Amino acid sequence: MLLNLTSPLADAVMLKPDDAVGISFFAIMMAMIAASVFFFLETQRAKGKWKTSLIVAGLVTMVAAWHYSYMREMWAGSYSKTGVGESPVVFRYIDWLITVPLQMIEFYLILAAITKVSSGIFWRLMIGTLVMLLGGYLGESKEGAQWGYFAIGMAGWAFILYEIFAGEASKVCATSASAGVQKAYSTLRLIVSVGWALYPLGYVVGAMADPVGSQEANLNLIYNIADVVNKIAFGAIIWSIATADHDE
Ligand SMILES: *C/C=C(C)/C=C/C=C(C)/C=C/C1=C(C)CCCC1(C)C
Repeated sequence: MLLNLTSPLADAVMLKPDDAVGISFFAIMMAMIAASVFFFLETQRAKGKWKTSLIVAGLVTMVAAWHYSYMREMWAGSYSKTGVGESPVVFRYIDWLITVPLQMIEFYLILAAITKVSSGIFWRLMIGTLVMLLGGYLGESKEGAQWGYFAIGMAGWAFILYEIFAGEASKVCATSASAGVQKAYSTLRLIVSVGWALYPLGYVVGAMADPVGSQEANLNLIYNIADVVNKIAFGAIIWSIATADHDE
């Protein structure tokens, strides 16, 4: 027995030493807490608009930390009783429903701080996010039709990618942004294209599995690693630019 934590929600959940996924939920929860404290405190060193960007980065990791606590409990609770973890699909998607729009707000904030940006950019990013997550949620929570819903989710993601690579947002950035903003923008763009690609990969691994197979564990491991990259590393990149950029 590695840990024995009590929670107001359930009986004590034992984290088994061979439960790699459960341990990853626990470890990443701690990392998310540490990252949040760090980003919030570092706002003191950042200048002007970058403070807001750091606060948003800290909110993303803080919201995730809380969800990781619930997700660990659900997974490890089932694993310790039956030897098979239960995928915390609902908690996962509630987390994403809050944190992904926050990251879209980050894009908008970075652009809006330097120039006048149409609210259309903001709404298009939000609509793309909702379609992407709704498709994924329906695909993961309903039996059958997984690939149809996957296609809907991919379409939402493609819509976001179009906006930030070729749409109005990219044009605003190219024509009016300072060097610091350009750097922040292109880094965020890399996160949303390359970093985010881990999520559909996890979905595919999960969709090809039988519901109680080991693939369910792989899906959660991939999503967890993806969250480390796209929430903590994402925030760390914002932080490095925010604290280096003293001219704005
Ligand atoms: C902090 C959480 C983040 C950044 C979550 C991002 C989630 C995605 C990019 C999910 C993408 C998906 C698709 C592109 C297709 C359908 C399945 C999803 C929802 C896993």
